[in-house]
Amino acid sequence: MSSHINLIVTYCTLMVFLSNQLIVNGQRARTRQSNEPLKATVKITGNEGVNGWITFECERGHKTSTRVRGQITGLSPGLHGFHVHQYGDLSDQCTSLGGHFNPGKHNHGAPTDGIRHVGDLGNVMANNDGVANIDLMDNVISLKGPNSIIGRGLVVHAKTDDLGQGSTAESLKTGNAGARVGCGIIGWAKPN
Ligand SMILES: [Cu+2]
Ligand SMILES: [Zn+2]
Repeated sequence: MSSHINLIVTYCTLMVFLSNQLIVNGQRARTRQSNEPLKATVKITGNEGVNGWITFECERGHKTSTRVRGQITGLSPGLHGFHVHQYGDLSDQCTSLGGHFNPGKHNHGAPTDGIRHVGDLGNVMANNDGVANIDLMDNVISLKGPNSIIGRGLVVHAKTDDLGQGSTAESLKTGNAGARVGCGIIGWAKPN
């Protein structure tokens, strides 16, 4: 697992390095594209008034992480499981997104655990108005390579993800986060 993480780190770092070099070394290379971070976006919707937008950026100037930012509204106050799921298929609403994105066939865990699903982003916290403002960094998801989340599902759940600490088989699979109250498909963002 750690070698996978290192690969991703190398890739993100390489992107940053190449971008900088291209800008420094040649006018011809000074294109808009070379100066842009990788960026993806997803619109979250749900049947019970859940709505939101999330963006994912491979940060220039940050060597390890994908930054996840956005807002989800219409939630109940408190913690809600937040994961990348395997498929980008909304034919049966959020259900057809499949299970947590887990190319390594690991147990479910916390974002900070060495053993986790790639898609395990933990919980988001909704305030008393049902609004979750999200700004987190993750070292495992990626926008390129085997851990790429492009074309996969993003799900926000009704309940708190127990992060694999629930002492049941279900905890090690889903974190007991309950129903899928909002979801969407992650795609490339249009460059600014
Ligand atoms: Cu989930
Ligand atoms: Zn998981």
